[in-house]
Amino acid sequence: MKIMTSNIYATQGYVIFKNFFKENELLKLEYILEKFHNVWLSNNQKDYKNGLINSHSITSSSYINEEERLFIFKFISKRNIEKIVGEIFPDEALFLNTQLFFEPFNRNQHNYWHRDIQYTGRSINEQKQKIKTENIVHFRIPLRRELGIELIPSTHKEWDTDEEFETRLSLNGRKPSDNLQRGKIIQMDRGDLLVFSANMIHRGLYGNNRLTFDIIFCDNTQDFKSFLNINDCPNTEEMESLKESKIFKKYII
Ligand SMILES: O=C(O)CCC(=O)C(=O)O
Repeated sequence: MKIMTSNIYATQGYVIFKNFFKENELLKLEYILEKFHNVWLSNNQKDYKNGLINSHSITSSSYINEEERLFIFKFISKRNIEKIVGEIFPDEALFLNTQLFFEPFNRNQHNYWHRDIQYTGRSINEQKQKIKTENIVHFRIPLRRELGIELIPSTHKEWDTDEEFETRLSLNGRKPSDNLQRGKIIQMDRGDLLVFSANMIHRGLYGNNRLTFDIIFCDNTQDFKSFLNINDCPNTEEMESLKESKIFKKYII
């Protein structure tokens, strides 16, 4: 029996696709992202030295040119990516933004277990309810072999154990970087694609000079749309070149 991506994702909250991208698909993406990253680093030294481990909104950045921006939109709307988006989102999905994750400036900086939803200002009870219905998903594309992500399978829909809750919220003497019993490491190589829910308990594993591109998709709801910056999305002219794309179709005004 064929195991469906949608079933795996629904059960465990993540799916790893080994050797998903060919080298020739990654070369230009890497060139653009490294160019972006180098300018970002020189313009954001203070934040970088203060511990920032990611940048975002690559498509609306002035660090890349129009042709490079269109290349990224075409990458995001590749047929094999859109197919997975269609399989894991119960209803319509929205492209939200892009992020780039890199090494901390201080190589001894600790990582931290979290659910992205814990930073939205919602109460714990609301968070417990929202993870059951809201979907926000990272498509992680490592450009280098990396230690990967550690996550707690199934917590995209299930709430924490006491140990997990206390760890990510620094309670009862626990620290967010403490090891967790149920942690599962997903090591990644260049060419792999990791799809995982931002709602689940996870932490990045630093090392190996990582540089990893994340595309974020979420439910196409009013709540999520309030986080969308239209400049990160294709304009009418760019849409002419992206006519085949399902994911961007909804931005046509
Ligand atoms: O890679 C990391 O350092 C953390 C990743 C993460 O927290 C996220 O994608 O939400």
